Amino acid sequence: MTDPLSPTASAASAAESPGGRRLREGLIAVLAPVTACLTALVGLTAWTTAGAAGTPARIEVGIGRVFLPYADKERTAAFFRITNTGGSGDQLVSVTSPVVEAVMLSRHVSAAGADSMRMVPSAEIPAGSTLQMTPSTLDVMMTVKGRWQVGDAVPFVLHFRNSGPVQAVAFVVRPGS
Ligand SMILES: [Cu+2]
Repeated sequence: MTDPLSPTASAASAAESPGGRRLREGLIAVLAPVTACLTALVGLTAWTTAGAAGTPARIEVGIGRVFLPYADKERTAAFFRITNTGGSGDQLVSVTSPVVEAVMLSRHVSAAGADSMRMVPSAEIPAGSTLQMTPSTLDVMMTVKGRWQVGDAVPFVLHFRNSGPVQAVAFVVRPGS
């Protein structure tokens, strides 16, 4: 059995090579958060009785969406669903991407008929919880570099205090969808 991490193995390119197997595992890793999104509610119910308390945070980020900037505008917002199935809390501390800049977490509050927004340094993801970002709660605001089209896939990295960096993808959608 060849060590899949050896340099020899990574140089092989046939479909059944260890390199090909790693590629498939990578695709499964991308698809897994989607399944996690669909089962999150069920998972949360199970979590409360599973005795996960005390285990490390276990973060999964679903496929996100990012609004197509309005004509001539560069500012926009992205939304991710973050699930922590571990037994300890974690914090989202920053979001990066090679194709955006000036990224910040912003919390929107609607009180007494007035909407306000403030930047926050981090967002809590308590043990066994799901954070669903929305335009009226928490989102990731940014300035885009270049032009985007609906359907484009934008790469992001979400950085967590305990779990470290987690790669994610957000698809460009029309604002409000
Ligand atoms: Cu915002």
